[in-house]
Amino acid sequence: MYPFYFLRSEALKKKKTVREKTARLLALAQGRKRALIFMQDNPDPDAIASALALARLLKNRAKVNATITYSGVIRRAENQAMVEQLEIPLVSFKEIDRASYDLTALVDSQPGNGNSRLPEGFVPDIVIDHHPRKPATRKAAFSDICTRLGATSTILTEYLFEEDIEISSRLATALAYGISTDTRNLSREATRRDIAAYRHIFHLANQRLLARIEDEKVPRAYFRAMAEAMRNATIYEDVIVTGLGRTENPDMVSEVADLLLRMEGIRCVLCFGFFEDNVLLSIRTHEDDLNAGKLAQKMIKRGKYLSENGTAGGHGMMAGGQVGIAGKNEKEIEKISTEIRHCFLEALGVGKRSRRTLIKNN
Ligand SMILES: [Mn+2]
Repeated sequence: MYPFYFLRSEALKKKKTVREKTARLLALAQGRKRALIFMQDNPDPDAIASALALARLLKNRAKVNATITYSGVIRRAENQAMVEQLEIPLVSFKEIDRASYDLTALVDSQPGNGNSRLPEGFVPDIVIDHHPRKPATRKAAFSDICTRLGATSTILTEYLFEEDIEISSRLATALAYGISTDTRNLSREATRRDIAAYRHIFHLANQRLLARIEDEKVPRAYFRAMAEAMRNATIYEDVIVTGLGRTENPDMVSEVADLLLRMEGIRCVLCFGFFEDNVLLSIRTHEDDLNAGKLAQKMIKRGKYLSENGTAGGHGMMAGGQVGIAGKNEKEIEKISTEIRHCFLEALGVGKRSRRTLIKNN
């Protein structure tokens, strides 16, 4: 245990740095009129809540009106429910006229990340994220990258409290959901700061609405896709690999990976699925001595096709990647799937001989 005075001085130090950061951020925003806030292509609750909080901060303290945009789709039922129930205005990037914005931001991702299709070579003025730092982020006028935090929403929650901004129950509900989903209810990579931010924001949130979002109904197609993912799952020693094939739902890739990691005796999971012109990958682990982000990068580097067409990144327990497959026929896609499987197992040092299927009799 640290003595009390240590905790106190640590808390004061943190408070000061948050104040310095918000001051720099708001100084940058002063005098601007319209901000465009980017998220990942297929934004998750952490990104959506962070964008909403940043919009609120800019509006309240710098009189800047913000538009929140993304390039992909939101298919996960809970995430759709979040956007609808909390009436979060999101605009597809296709409908955006970039020339009418004089301030740009990216939350929960960074320029050069494969998961956000930013215009070529474009670096936003503001970058706020909790993933490993990317070289291009250095070119942003303001960046706050806290790789140790479980959620970007924690950073934004701290900003709002620091600036004493009135937080509506709608915004609080979004931030609470952002923190809880990115940390699996504070069980995955949640630090003291995530827990403190969650505690502060949770009692401002509309808890009935939060429960309703978490419990959103899913269509029949969800179960069909889930059944297919389970049928395709193969166990190699203590890891599981599964492919979804073609999918309409990019969010399903991470959802399946999360689910399979619950299996007894399994230390690492890879799920991949083909969505539009990409293969999307999700890696999950709960082993402390295995870093999912590094594993994902090691895996991509191992394959010829993967290293030429793919990118990957992530944290200790969760990572993702994407590999371009535009113009590839079914046979070529089959080969790419095999490469993904091999490279993943090789990067882990797991043999292919011990394979057995998860649910089919064998
Ligand atoms: Mn996040």
